[in-house]
Amino acid sequence: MKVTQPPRSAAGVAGVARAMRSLATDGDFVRGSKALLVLNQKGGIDCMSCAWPESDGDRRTAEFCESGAKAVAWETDPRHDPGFFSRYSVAELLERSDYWLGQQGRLTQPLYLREGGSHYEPISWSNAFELIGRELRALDHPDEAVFYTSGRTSNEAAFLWQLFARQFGTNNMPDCSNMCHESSGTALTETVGIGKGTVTLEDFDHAQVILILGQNPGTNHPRMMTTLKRAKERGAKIVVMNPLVEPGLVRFKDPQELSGIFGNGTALADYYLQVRINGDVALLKGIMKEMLALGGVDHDFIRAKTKGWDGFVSDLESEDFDAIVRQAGIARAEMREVAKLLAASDRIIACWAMGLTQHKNAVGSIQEIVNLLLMRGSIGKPGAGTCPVRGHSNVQGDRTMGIFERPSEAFLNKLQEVFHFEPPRKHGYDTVRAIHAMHAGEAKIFIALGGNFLSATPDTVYTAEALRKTRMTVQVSTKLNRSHLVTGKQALILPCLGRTDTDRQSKGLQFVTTENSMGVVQMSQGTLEPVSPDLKSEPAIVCEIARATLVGNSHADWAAMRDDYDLIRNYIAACIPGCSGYNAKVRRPGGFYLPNAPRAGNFVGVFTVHPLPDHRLEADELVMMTIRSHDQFNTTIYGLDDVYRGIHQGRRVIFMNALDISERGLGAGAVVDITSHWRAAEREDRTVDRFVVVPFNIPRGNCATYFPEANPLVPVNSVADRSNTPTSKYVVVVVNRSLS
Ligand SMILES: Nc1nc2c(c(=O)[nH]1)N[C@H]1C(S)=C(S)[C@@H](COP(=O)(O)OP(=O)(O)OC[C@H]3O[C@@H](n4cnc5c(=O)[nH]c(N)nc54)[C@H](O)[C@@H]3O)O[C@H]1N2
Ligand SMILES: Nc1nc2c(c(=O)[nH]1)N[C@H]1C(S)=C(S)[C@@H](COP(=O)(O)OP(=O)(O)OC[C@H]3O[C@@H](n4cnc5c(=O)[nH]c(N)nc54)[C@H](O)[C@@H]3O)O[C@H]1N2
Ligand SMILES: [Mo]
Repeated sequence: MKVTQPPRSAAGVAGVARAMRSLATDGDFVRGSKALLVLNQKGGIDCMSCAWPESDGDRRTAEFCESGAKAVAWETDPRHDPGFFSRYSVAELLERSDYWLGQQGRLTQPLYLREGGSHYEPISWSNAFELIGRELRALDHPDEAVFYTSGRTSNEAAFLWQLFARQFGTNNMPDCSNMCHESSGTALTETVGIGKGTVTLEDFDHAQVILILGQNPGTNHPRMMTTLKRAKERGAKIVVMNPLVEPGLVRFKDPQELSGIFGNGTALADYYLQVRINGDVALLKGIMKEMLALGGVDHDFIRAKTKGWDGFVSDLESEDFDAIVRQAGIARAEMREVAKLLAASDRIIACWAMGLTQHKNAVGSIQEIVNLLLMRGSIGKPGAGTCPVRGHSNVQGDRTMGIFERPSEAFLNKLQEVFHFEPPRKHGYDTVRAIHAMHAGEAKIFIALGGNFLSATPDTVYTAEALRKTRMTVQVSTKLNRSHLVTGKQALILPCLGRTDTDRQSKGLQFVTTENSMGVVQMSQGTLEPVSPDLKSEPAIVCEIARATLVGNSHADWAAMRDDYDLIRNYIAACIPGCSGYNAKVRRPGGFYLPNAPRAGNFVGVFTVHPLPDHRLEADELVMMTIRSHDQFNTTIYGLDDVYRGIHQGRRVIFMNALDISERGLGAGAVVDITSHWRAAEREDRTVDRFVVVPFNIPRGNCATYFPEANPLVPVNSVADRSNTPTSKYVVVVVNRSLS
């Protein structure tokens, strides 16, 4: 492993070169290039790398980024060699790294691990479906099954999936959103009445100030950088709040322009507030206190459109500034400067991601952002509003389609009316509750539509125990991952088509639809010949599981929906608010916007009050956040570099402040074990070993590691209040020199 100085800017020609290299080395260059040409083009493939929207106008120039190219390279990888699964036992595969597992090519045939078996063996599709149906029907109660969804799943597959689970009789539908933007949904529903953001891409052309909190778009949403650059060049101010100085937010070179290749790029952040981990409530309160003092308050808006102002103000006035400064780690003078800027602006957009959502008080932190926007009347008008930046490319659409463990009564009534069955009313398990239920033996079958449940969830050792206690685990996947190797008594892998693949059913070529981070629904159609004739699409797999399980006890015509996705879309139109005329509207170039009442100004904004969180630690403890490197997509490891943080060929690193390192008698390159301390009834300790210390520009008392390597340290019971999201950005740890 090698550590170098982080660069001063992000992207530029180096980003494009890296993208092309990954296509040339990891994927099939010809196939991959063909997919790239239509990535994010109207009528083309919706990029699976993030949920940032494409421009609404004409899209003839390339609309992909380094991350998109890596995702395509990964998906267009050649097939597994046929002897692979007889050569490697499950135990042997478990010894391999996540990186290696992902490099073994596309899965090409259904596989079965029988009880007591050591190797996966081929199984026919019909036997696989038969087995799933038999096992599900043998359960004592439908609530003993868990149906997980990852956010790459299309609207069509997601709609069928939730319909099937409910016809089977359960709302046990955990999804990746439970670990991601659940806190945003909860916070926004309570304060503005919709669990999604309110802005459109066009709003960035009108904003005066753009706030970016707890997000690293240079790596995770590179296409957002072009939007920010344009806003900046037009005169918008950008304020960043982040414990790390992320080069992508400091300076950006647009790889799609000549100046981005040869020039110095565009300076982005006007203010970079290097807040301490979870110091956001303190920082926002400090800024709002100063705004109040400056008289930067839109009283007309507050009177007409909000409630809770008086309580909000009296709480703000009672906060002690010294405590605020201590917790935020930002000087009052700096807060005042930002307050001046905000007090003079009434078109403010606030963007945020995992740095805010994965904390115990995440819902409160996000509601402080809403408070700030409401103070300036900055919701429900052009150039202003909330922008939770979604991760998975269709995670927002999956929720719109009903993937939710706590569905509304109205939605269930609709399903009942359209499909003539009695839907389960009891709320189901979210991700954390599903882990506990499996661990307690109450959930016995686990089926995942995509994702990598074992590695994405907290507390890896406990989650592994939970999965191993089940009767059966089933994974619908494109490529091999660790969740295929930590299984129930028996296990199935069902290989599916990816976004880039053509989807041919008996009624002809099919397409699917997705919803981006700003509520635009549009079609996505793959263009590549699948690597194996034995792959099935996700909608087809869900239909077959439903047919094999419900055997006639369903008014939905699963076979017809499998053959012609227009029929699925007709049901979506009938059941999902805002989707009438769905089949016609998704065929329009660029798709259509789902309704969003606050965007149009129809809402009552609620001011809320949140105390500063309690950050007391023991003397030797640090707060650790688990973050993404530049070479990964969640649990998929594309490579071992994190170029913007100067890490080469390594992932088991811990970024620490130089003073915290020397105080512990350690030095750069020291190898340490990390133990997390979780104080529930008793103290619980969890340890991972052999991480390399990297001195870094990070606030004192804070440190960072990569997800998923550090997930064993995240306690399953350490969750956000109300949204139940694991606190992956706030883990209390100690580090000790490794003895091994
Ligand atoms: N290439 C690539 N693209 C991706 C993904 C990927 O893995 N790779 N994942 C996708 C998914 S599912 C998602 S959800 C998004 C994730 O996108 P991000 O949220 O950008 O991802 P993280 O790496 O988790 O980054 C969190 C950022 O928050 C900061 N942070 C951590 N704690 C705090 C805090 O307490 N306060 C503040 N203010 N900041 C904090 C970190 O320093 C870091 O910059 O990206 C999506 N896009
Ligand atoms: N410590 C820590 N933990 C975290 C986070 C964190 O920041 N820190 N972030 C959380 C977040 S934001 C999220 S969203 C979750 C992600 O959780 P998941 O969505 O469960 O995980 P992914 O790594 O995105 O899933 C990757 C797998 O999906 C499968 N796959 C890829 N494409 C397709 C497809 O088209 N169809 C199907 N059926 N399968 C496909 C492949 O087999 C691949 O191995 O992780 C969460 N976990
Ligand atoms: Mo996510």
